[in-house]
Amino acid sequence: MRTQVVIIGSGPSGLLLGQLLHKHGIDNIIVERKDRDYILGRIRAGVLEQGLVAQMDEVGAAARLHKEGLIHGGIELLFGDVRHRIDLNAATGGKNVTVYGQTEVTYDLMEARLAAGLVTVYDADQVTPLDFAGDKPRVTYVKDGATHAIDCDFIAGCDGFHGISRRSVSAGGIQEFERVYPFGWLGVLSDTPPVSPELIYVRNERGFALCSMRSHTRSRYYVQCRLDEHVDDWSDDKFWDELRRRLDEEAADKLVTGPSIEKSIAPLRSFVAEPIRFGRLFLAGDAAHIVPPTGAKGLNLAASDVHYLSQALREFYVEKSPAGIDHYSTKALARIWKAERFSWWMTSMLHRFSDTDPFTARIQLAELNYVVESKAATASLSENYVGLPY
Ligand code: RFL
Ligand code: PHB
Repeated sequence: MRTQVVIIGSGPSGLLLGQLLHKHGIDNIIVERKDRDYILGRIRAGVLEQGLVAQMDEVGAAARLHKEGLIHGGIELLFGDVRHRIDLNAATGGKNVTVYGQTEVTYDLMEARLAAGLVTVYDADQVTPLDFAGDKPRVTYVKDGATHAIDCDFIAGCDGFHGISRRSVSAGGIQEFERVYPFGWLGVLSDTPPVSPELIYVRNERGFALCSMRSHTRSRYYVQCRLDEHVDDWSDDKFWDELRRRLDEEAADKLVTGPSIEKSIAPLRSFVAEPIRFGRLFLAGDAAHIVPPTGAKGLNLAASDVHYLSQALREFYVEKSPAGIDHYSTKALARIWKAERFSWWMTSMLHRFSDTDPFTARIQLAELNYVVESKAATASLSENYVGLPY
């Protein structure tokens, strides 16, 4: 088998890259170790920047997003028992975010891929990127007991944090920067109306909480939890009680509870690999970096990597220039580090750390007060939240 670009991983990064390359006339095959239903069962991001919405438009996969996505022009910060609205729209000269689940983005991209007749190999075992230091890279995999090989010009490693692509680079060829946070997020999805029309980010003495949503009838809530806790320790009742205790009185009274339809604990981590190009292998999305979810940046950052990478490959094939691929790593990393900084800052300001002493707690509150009182600080949070330009 032969194609121009083999994409490893059929998450949002791989699928979006596949559609953008197809639009530029570049052939691609996706090789994925799981099946379609497994991927669509993962509940993850919910907030899309305008850049990602524009990319969905560009590949013709945004019809449902425009119909069902909720446009949000603000978020609320709750601390010291008072809610403060951050008017993202006013602070950024008219920019918004769209609330639409990653599951839906993934589904829409999978449908677009099917409609375009592009090949995806699901349930591929032992996927291995090979010979990417030279100009004849290959990807091998095992499916139904048989080994297959795909010859290609380039390999895109879109296989997430635990994928094989980054691990295929020789140890000396990559530098990793990491911060692991001493807590996790326990998330619950429920078919209940959201407690408030906009997202509420909560700093509370008992720990962080977040009220988010997927639609007018489906809510997504999170509470900060310990890393040694297990989802089985958290009955639905225990979760709702804990969430209510972290909310202000009005929200606690209004909160509509119901059975959870998904419940999971996610650890929080900041991580960046440098560089993210190794000869003819490129990393994009969670394969290259992880942010804690507090800034809602993970999926959006995957989309900006994919933008730079698809442009670089278009330049290579259409304009016959290697400049784009030569600059991909530097260009993408400049934006990645800004999103890392923002996500780290939001996380530090809003969570309870085990060593949060009274001084640190007062500093967190002073920072939050500054953010809501200063026009400049509000603008800084807002321009990062809606997404820095590509
Ligand atoms: P994914 O989604 O992990 O997809 C990688 C794909 O690669 C496959 N794979 C392999 N395939 C072949 N061979 C191998 N050896 C392979 N190893 C792995 C996997 O099966 C999978 O299908 O990475 P991608 O595409 O880079 O997308 C990244 C996003 O998923 C991620 O950044 C976001 O979900 C992060 N995130 C959020 N991002 C936002 O922008 N806004 C949010 O509001 C937001 N909330 C969140 C989040 C992540 C969360 N969790 C659970 C980590 C909330 C949570 C709770
Ligand atoms: C979500 O809805 O899952 C969500 C929203 C905002 C975040 C993180 C997660 O910052």
